[in-house]
Amino acid sequence: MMKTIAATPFEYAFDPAHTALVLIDMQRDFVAAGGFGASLGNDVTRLQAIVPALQRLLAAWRAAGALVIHTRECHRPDLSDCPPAKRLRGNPSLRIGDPGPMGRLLVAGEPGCAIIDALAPVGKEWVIDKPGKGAFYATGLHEKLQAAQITHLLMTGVTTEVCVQTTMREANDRGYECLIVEDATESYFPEFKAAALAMLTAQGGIIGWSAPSAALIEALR
Ligand code: TIU
Repeated sequence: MMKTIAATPFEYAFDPAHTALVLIDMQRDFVAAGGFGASLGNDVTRLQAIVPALQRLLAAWRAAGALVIHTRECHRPDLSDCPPAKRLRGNPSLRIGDPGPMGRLLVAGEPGCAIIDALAPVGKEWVIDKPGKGAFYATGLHEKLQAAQITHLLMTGVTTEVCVQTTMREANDRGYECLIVEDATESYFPEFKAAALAMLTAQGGIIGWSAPSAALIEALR
């Protein structure tokens, strides 16, 4: 059944049966001390502020019986899917694949790669491991979404201007109607979050829409 919510820059209409809630990279590596995000010099604690809103939205979405997709940014243990340009960039305290307090940074199967307990996948929810910032690169996600007849994507997670924005742009180019959930995404840089939301929704929704999680939860009631 179609639902319509107030959104920026104008109303957003979606059918939960053809819409997926996408949680981007809610992994220990980005939100916990000693992980990849911290290795880049970031204050990771500020990302934890979105967890309660994400839990409420996830509970409502699960109760509606609609599709949930979790992504994880990570690489194979032999790093064969990690380009040297990514691993060797800059001067982090630890590089991708190096051992840290939560295991090897951004490596599949390591404790740091896991989605945080508060948002852990359940049942038949999809978990997409991605080597890039965007969830469509080298994952087969588009084909899976097409097979599941998904046309609309609700974007959440971290970080707003890196993996979330990249994924929303990839999705928009593939024809999906995307909405980014304002209080369910966060950045290490508040000004980058604000700029990303503004640029995604400008020009009549050039990439898509934004709305608060409460509008979605209310629509599902
Ligand atoms: N560094 C940063 O802001 N983000 C990433 O490296 N990956 C994601 O956004 N998931």
